Amino acid sequence: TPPIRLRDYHQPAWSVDTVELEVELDIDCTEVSSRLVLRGAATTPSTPLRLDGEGLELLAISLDGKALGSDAYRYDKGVLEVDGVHDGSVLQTRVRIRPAANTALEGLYLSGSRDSGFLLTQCEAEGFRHITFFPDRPDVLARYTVTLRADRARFPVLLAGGNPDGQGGLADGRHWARFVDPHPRPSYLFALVAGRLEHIQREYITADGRPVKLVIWSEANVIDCCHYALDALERAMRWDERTYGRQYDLDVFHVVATHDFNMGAMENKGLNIFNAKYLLADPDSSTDEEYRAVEAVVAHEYFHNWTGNRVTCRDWFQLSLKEGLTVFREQQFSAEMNSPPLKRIEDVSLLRRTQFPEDAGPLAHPVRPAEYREINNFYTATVYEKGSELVRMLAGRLGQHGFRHGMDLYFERHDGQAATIEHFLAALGDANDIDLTPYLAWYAQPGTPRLHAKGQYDPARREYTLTLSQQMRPASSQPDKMPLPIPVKLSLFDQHGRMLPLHGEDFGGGIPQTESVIVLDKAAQHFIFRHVDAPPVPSLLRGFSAPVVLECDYTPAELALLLTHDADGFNRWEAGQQLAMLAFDSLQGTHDAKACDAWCDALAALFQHSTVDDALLADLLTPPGEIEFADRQLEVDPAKIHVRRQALQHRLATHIGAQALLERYRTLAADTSHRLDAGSQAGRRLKRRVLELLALLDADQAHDLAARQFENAKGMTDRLAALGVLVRDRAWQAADALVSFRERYADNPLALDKWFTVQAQVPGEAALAIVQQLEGDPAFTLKNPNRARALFGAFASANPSGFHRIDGAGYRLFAERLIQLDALNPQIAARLATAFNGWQRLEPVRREAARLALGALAQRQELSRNLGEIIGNVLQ
Ligand code: B3K
Ligand code: ZN
Repeated sequence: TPPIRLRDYHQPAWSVDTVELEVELDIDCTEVSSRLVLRGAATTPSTPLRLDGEGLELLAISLDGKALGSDAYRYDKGVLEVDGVHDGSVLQTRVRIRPAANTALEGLYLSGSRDSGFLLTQCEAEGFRHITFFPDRPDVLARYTVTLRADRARFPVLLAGGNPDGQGGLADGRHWARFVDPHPRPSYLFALVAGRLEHIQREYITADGRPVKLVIWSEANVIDCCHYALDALERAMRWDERTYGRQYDLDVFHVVATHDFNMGAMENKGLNIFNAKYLLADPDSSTDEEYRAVEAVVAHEYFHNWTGNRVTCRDWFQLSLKEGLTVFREQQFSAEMNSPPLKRIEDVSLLRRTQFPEDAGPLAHPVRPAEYREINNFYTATVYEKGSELVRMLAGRLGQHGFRHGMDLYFERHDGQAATIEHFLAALGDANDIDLTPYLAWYAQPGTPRLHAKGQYDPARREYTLTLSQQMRPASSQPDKMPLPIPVKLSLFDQHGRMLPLHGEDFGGGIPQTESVIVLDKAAQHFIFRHVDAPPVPSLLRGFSAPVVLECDYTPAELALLLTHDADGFNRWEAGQQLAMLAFDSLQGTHDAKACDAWCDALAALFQHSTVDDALLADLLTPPGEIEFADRQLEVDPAKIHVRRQALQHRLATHIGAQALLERYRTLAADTSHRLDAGSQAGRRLKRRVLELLALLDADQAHDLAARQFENAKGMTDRLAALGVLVRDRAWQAADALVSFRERYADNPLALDKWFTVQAQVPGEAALAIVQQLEGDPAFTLKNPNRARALFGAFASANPSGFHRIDGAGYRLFAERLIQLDALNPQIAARLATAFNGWQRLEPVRREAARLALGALAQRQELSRNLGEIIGNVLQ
């Protein structure tokens, strides 16, 4: 089948005014009756109505009250065609679906066991068509009335999106509940939930004084773990009122937790559904990182109510319109709730670990893709994270107030509509009288631009000239690349680490600032700084002002200066990362050892007399990850990268010294309280890093400390950190710790996932046997996405030296499991398969092994469209 293309977009011939659904719920056989009022004023009645429907057993169909004979409609290959429709026609259908048999977790399905589990839906992107016939595309906005009926004992709780509109008893122990949503919405935001669930709730008063009932639902045994999410939700709602003037618009806001979910969470209107991993939080089973993730995802889904639901996407090519923007809003919120520089470091690390490799290989695609076969394959780091970076650049260009005005205009113009990225740029631009169309090129071109910077100092003229130029990697698919507008936030430092005032025509009049943003919008450009007394050190791309790879020939001493003095916490960390890259190269013998010494000396000094907070120090002491090192190599040998990165850290540990590390560990370990405030979290983060470094110098000592920390830990952060050190080092204490962890969390699937993950990440050749053994564990199942990711995602995507065995056995095992998984859940199989991305740049032996495994996969007849598309693209 040919791909679906952006340029082929057509408005729908028929749209839908109102939808009335009646759902008779049952685990094995659910019946869905639908009544659609159709609109098509401009459509000739001879144009057949075409509705999507996948795997529906059609029981009855009528048009304008008359049952249709089999000659008046056709249902084939996922499309129902109906003749004789006119503007205002009413189409009624009744279908049967089978939730308990639905292992793909798309449409209506069962979470948990037959006896005690509950029913729920997932419709984005195209799940609604698995529930009923509908034009299942985001530009068809309709008003929904949903009535649910079910056995009261088995399904005491009945929920759907919108406002509650009555409930009551029926004969035979059944009951019903109705929900009406006054806001027109696309079908992908439909949701229902039915089963035995507990709840916690609170009343929220909007800025306008309207009461809203906030309710979180979960299975009874974890309802106590929902309080943190409820607090986070309230914070997010206040923040959106304060920051964007956006208020909630229904009387109720329901949130439901499930352990069976394909992704993180879903923003269904009035009924958000969450992977339990991003909703439940308690100190005994959640790490500090997980607390922050819960806060972020709760906020993200809530923010979608305006960026996604009230203003939705015209078509799925515009996905980043809602996702990039909502990730950006979520990042702003999280930064404000926590620490802006730490949040930025976390986000940029994620971008480099996931998006940069995606953009550098055969899966590269623009933030607004031009074509796809399976839309679920395009919920990617590029659409989400790079998309957010583009919004960040726009927001930076307009400034805080300009961006707010632009957003106000965007909502004013497009509320209740399905919009495009052009609409978004036009609203932001019009509100500020600025033409933002040059930024469209960022949405259209794949690949990470390289920003080349070169400085030249002229002592006679006391001038410093910075020459910036941009290149795209030649390999990427589009030959003629346009120059992109690249905002470069910068400062200059003197040799003592002091910031210099910026003079020159590019930096405005008035009192000279020490920080400025220049925009490179040509292939190359010079920027001249005047009144500069000595060669300065530029701090470029501060706060990571554009998603590019900066190439600048810094000397180790210059980077060390920035690492020590830059006031921008992010750029300080960034200087350390760049220096670590040089240090890494020097261990290969291709560069002199100065870089390694410079990195170690600067960090050792910061460690001794630190003025930075513990969390930032922990990040500074962490070199780039193995994936980031691999991303810079022409020919990748993951085993060598692992060894070299360990050697680099060993050097650092040696420079700091075992005694200093031990002392710091003891000081940090003396705080045995388990609080969630920023200071306590920072202490735990540094403690983990110090323990890891100590383990490189004095393994016995560190393992003893880790075993003790594991025993006495008051919370998951310390417990998992200690377990990680023992397991990765294969310390003798690891076995007991694993047994005790396994027992302690036998009934806690989220904690047990971490038990699988920590073992799947043992570096090197040992990993494969461990993974094979873990597959045999009674708690392992491919049917649960979190569990499958915990073992195989961790192994294939987060353990390069383990997965990329030179004998190819890692690839073969993984490929076999992908086939099995694909038969159950194509979305998860396709997502995991992206671990093969980058195989073309492996060294020849591994490359050949990967090629064979992938080639065998591609030969399989039965691949889903999801997995088939990923394998096909990866092989290109
Ligand atoms: N919009 C959903 C993701 C849906 C994924 C469909 N395969 C969650 C989010 O981004 O908020
Ligand atoms: Zn989202």
